[in-house]
Amino acid sequence: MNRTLLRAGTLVDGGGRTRADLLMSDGKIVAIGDFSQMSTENVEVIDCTGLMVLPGGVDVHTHLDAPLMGTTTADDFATGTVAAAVGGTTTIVDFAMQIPGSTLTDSLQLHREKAKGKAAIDYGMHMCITDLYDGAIDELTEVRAEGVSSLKVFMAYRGTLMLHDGQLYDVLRGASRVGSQVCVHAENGDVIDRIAADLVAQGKTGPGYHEIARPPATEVEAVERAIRISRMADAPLYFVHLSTEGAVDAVGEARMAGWPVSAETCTHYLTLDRDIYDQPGFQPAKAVLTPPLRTFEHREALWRGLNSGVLSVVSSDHCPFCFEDKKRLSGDDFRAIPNGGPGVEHRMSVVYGKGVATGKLTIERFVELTSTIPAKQFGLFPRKGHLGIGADADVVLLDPDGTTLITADTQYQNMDYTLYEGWSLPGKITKVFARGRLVADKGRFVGTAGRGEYLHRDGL
Ligand code: DUC
Ligand code: ZN
Ligand code: ZN
Ligand code: ZN
Repeated sequence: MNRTLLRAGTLVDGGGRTRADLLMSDGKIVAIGDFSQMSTENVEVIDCTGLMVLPGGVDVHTHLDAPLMGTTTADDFATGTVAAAVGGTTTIVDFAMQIPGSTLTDSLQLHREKAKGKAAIDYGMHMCITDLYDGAIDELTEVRAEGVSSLKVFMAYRGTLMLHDGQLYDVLRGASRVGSQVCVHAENGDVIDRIAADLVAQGKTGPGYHEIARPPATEVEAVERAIRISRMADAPLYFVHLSTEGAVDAVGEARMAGWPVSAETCTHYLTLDRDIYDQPGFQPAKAVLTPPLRTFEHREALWRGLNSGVLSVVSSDHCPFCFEDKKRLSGDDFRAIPNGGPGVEHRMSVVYGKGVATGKLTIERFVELTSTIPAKQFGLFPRKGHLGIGADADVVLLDPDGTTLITADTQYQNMDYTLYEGWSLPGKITKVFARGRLVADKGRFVGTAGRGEYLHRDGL
């Protein structure tokens, strides 16, 4: 029997914080209370005085070993889940891409094969639908039976990933029949393609133009349209990676009307400025991710949205492409640079350091946004996402007096850069447990590849 007692820490759950002991046994949280009198024979005791004891992070937006824009993301299920674990994330929900010419179920099986024997932490999958072939909607029942109860569709990237409005409507109808959640990438792809083509025609081909081609209105318009279409389909909707004030306003209005619309934002939209696109040379390519980074006003609106409840999840959108690969593939046209950046390793530290430590978020809200609500939104609660008896013993110890230093040289992500290079942040994740086993200790991975289990998500 593997028993560990976390003694005298401050336990934080959405509901509040309490000073207590927490006992883990055989991968589960089995007791919370005052165990100062308990016999500790055959129990490993860890003194957590002065530490925050948090539920492990749940990152519901990663792209591991993913075929995208003519290449494959740099982290596979081995490196990506190790990076997640070191950063305090003990569960991911990863996007399975539909392979061109393949069915949804075949594409899903292929992605599941990629994870087998490699993942160091538990993982679920969403299914991306990029080609609505005859019979695809009927197949949603089988996808659901495989434990995949969420689907992603794109309103951008015509010709490769995009579904048109009628197809979005079809997916919403079909998903709601089988009880699946539709996640939308909301950008007006056709307008973006026109702006981008005009820029290139004027010789404006550098990586910084990626941002100019995707102004805030292209997101806001698509969010408003998707909300209307979801009402026509009478289906709930979840927006991935929102980046703009207008999108937050639109989601807020829908929620005020009582419509089942929810939304996430990502670490980088909360903490990084668009001025990286003004840097010389190829540097801006590091932030060629979609949607692009925005200005201070948008960031402030996102933080407000997290506190008002309009935004309820912070994900990483970990979609890593090495700087060298971005350069090689670009061919002097920003449109060819693979869209995405790394982040699974640093989501918890950056949101804690820039959110909780600065007073923008309470630590309870931090736990809700990075663990509890994502777990609930995607059918993982109560097994994941809180410190409750019977839950998986996925636990993070965080020292509020410690410091986290982020550098590309020391990260586990299989990347040649990080968007947070040189950042020194208040707060340090000292230990991470996944199903009761220590997987990270003082920033070092000490877990086992292949121990992560596939999470069959039944309900929403
Ligand atoms: N959307 C994502 O969710 N990730 C990377 C690229 C994109 O367009
Ligand atoms: Zn997207
Ligand atoms: Zn993504
Ligand atoms: Zn709880």
